[in-house]
Order: sequence, then C-alpha cells, then structure tokens
Amino acid sequence: MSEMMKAKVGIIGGGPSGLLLSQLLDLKGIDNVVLEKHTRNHVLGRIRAGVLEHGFADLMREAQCGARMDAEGELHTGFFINDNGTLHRIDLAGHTGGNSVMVYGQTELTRDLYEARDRMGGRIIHEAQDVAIHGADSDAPALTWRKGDETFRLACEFVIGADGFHGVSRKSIPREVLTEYEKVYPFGWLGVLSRTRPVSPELIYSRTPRGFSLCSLRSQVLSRYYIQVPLSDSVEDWPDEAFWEELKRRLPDEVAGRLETGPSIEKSIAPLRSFVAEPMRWGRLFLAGDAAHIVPPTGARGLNSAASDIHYLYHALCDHYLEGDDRGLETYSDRALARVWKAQRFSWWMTMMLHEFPDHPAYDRRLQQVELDYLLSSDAAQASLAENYVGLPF
Ligand code: FAS
Ligand code: PHB
Repeated sequence: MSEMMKAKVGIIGGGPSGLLLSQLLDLKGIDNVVLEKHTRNHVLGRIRAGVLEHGFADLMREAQCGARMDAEGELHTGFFINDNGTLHRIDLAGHTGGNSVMVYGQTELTRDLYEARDRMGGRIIHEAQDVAIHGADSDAPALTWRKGDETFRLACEFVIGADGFHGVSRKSIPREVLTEYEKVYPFGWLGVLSRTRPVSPELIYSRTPRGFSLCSLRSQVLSRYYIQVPLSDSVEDWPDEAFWEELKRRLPDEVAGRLETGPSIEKSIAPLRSFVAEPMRWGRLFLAGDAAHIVPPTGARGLNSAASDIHYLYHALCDHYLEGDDRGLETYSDRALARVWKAQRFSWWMTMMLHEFPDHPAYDRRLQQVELDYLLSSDAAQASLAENYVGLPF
C-alpha cells in the first residue's frame, strides 16, 4: 500500500451529489475525501439536467456555491404543455404561493461546486481506479483504489456512495439486503444542445401523435431540445437537419415557425428508466443520488432527487459529529426514500401522460389523453403538478 489516508467521511463519486455533500461538510469542519474515477474535464463534459427545485437552489447557496447560479440562472414561474398544437401554461408560482424553479445547467452547477472545493482546498482525487469498499458493515470502514501502479487506502468513519447508477457502492451491498424496483420505458430521449436563441422564454413539454418533445434552455443563447425516439435509433440516424424538422413537427405551428436552428454542439440519446434500490444504507455505507435511484427526465426530478438525499445526509452527519445525535443517520434511508418515491411517482406520471406508446392497448392510449384533458381543465390537478415540479418540502 503506497499511501494511507484518513478522513471522517469517504465519498465515492465527484458528480453533483458527491461534490455538494463534500462542500457542505467541509463548511462545517467535517473532513472528507472525494474519490472520482474520471478526470474533472470528463465529469464537466456531461450535458444533463437543467431545472433545479427551489430547495436545491437554496442548498447551493448554503454551500456558498450559488453566486453564478443566481447571476446567470433563470427563475421560471411556469412552463407550457403543448397538447397536440395548443399551448397551455402551468402557473407554478400561482399554484405554490410564489415558488419557482431555477433553470441552470447541471454542467455549470458541477463546475461551481468544483471551483468552491478548490477555494477550500477540498480533497478530490480524480482518476481513482478500482475503488473498493471494505468493512462497510463494521465500525471502521475503508476505501482502497489504484492510480497507475500505486495503491491507496483511506480509513474513514462513513462511506457515501454518490457514484451514480453504474458505480461500485450499490453493488457492494449484499444481494440479500437490497431490494431493487425497476421499470424500463420503450423509448429514449434524443437531446441536442445548440448555440441558438431559445424558442420560448419558458419550457414547452409537448404531447403529439408523433411523440414527445421538450424545449428547454441553458441561457438566452444556449438551447436544449429533446425528442422521443425509438430505442433502436442511434445518434447517427439523426443528422441535425432531420432533428430540427422532426422537432418542428412536434411543436405548435407558431412556435415551429420561430424556431432558430443551428449546428448541434452536443447530441446524445438517453434511455429512460425508473429505478429504486432499498434500503439506501448498509452499515456505515450510505447511498445518495443516482447510485440509489433513477427517474425518466420528464419530470426534471433526477438531479433534484440527488439533492434531497444530500440534504438529509448533510444534516444527519452534522447531527452526528456536532451534536452526538444519530437519529438522522438511523432514519436517513426511510426519510430519503419517502421523498424519492414521490419523485418516482411524479416522473412516471409525467412520462406516461406525455409520451407515445404505440404498442399500448387503445383503451390505455385513450386514457392518456383523458389524463391530460383532466390536468388542463382542473386547477386542483395543476396545483398538484406545480407542488411536485417546484419541489416538495424536504
Ligand atoms: P452522477 O452519475 O452524476 O455522478 C456519479 C459520479 O461518480 C460520476 O462522476 C462518475 O464518474 C463517478 N463514479 C462512478 N463509478 C465510480 C467508481 N467506481 N469510483 C469512483 N467514481 C465513480 N436529470 C434531470 O433532472 N434532468 C435531465 O434532463 C437529466 N438528463 C440526464 C441524461 C443522462 C444521459 C443521464 C445519465 C442522467 C440525466 N439526468 C437528468 C439525471 C442526472 O442529472 C443525475 O440525476 C445526476 O447526475 C445525479 O448526480 P449524481 O448522483 O452525482 O450521479
Ligand atoms: C433540461 O433542460 O435538460 C431538462 C429540463 C426539464 C426536464 C428535463 C430536462 O424535464
């Protein structure tokens, strides 16, 4: 073993979950180390979420990472649903006593977190290969990893698995301990990022016979668009021109008519799944974010569910170290899962309502339209959507 290290908390994963927790703990004097298997540039090369619940935005401010978000992000008080050519605005602020969402890209948020860690001299180890968890069910857990020919060991008191869906932490929990729930959707989202003026000041979620589309943005000069595509499609099947033409077919005419097109600077297809692993704790190993749960992005809950886990874990670890109170740690999994499942429900509901399911029975497809008709005709239904979209209380 080349080097032995020590820290109170060992965090696997240098994505938004791991970095946010690392920053919050460091501000409270709770020392921690983040192990990330890729380079920083690789992590910052990912284009993912774009909508932050107001509770998440507050957590970024508490982490002293909210300045650029507040300066460059956009507060949105509503969004549109296009029901086969007719736009309906969902008044988020009106239905939630003034709450809104922050439109600010995950890439920039992750950059802000990295820069905050740099300012505090945070210990983040990149290109940590073959991270392994030892003694998670003991009082003295440890992490080992490799960098080149050198091997390293970190003795810690708690391990946080913030290493995403394909990480090592969930897989380190014995099969007999874990229960996994999963639903895979029969389509993907083809996403395009373009340096074009957004087609709408607020997001547009579209349900059309040709399939779902979403018009989003990162700034007034950077647009993010998605269309539902079959799982058999690949990015090569969608040259820019084909993408823009199909997106226009899935928008109301007056919106399509003002769509500014341009070269894609990022184009990818993401499969859609709903997934939850229970419990989110095993001994001194705590799972957070995509390591424990995944949602289809329709409800913009993925990154936000990660943030709520971090909220609970942060307070639980502070209570342990600063108050000697372990109730937060003991109840973490149940409390986190209670909110995770509400985000699962909302994401599933939005996905089932707005996408095309050509293989579903006629009755189910008719019921989809009724679900949307009811939503668009009911203040109560829109209030329910709004309270979920801006973020349920932690
Ligand atoms: P992440 O996956 O972001 O980070 C985990 C980190 O752990 C990664 O940096 C990884 O390199 C590292 N890691 C993995 N295994 C490791 C190991 N063995 N050792 C060390 N490090 C390891 N959410 C939305 O709300 N809206 C969206 O539009 C949206 N689009 C998405 C598109 C894609 C293609 C994907 C994959 C996800 C999308 N999401 C979206 C969800 C996404 O935003 C996640 O919720 C968010 O990244 C969760 O953050 P983390 O939990 O930190 O996991
Ligand atoms: C995005 O901007 O990437 C985005 C916004 C809302 C969603 C999903 C993705 O529901």
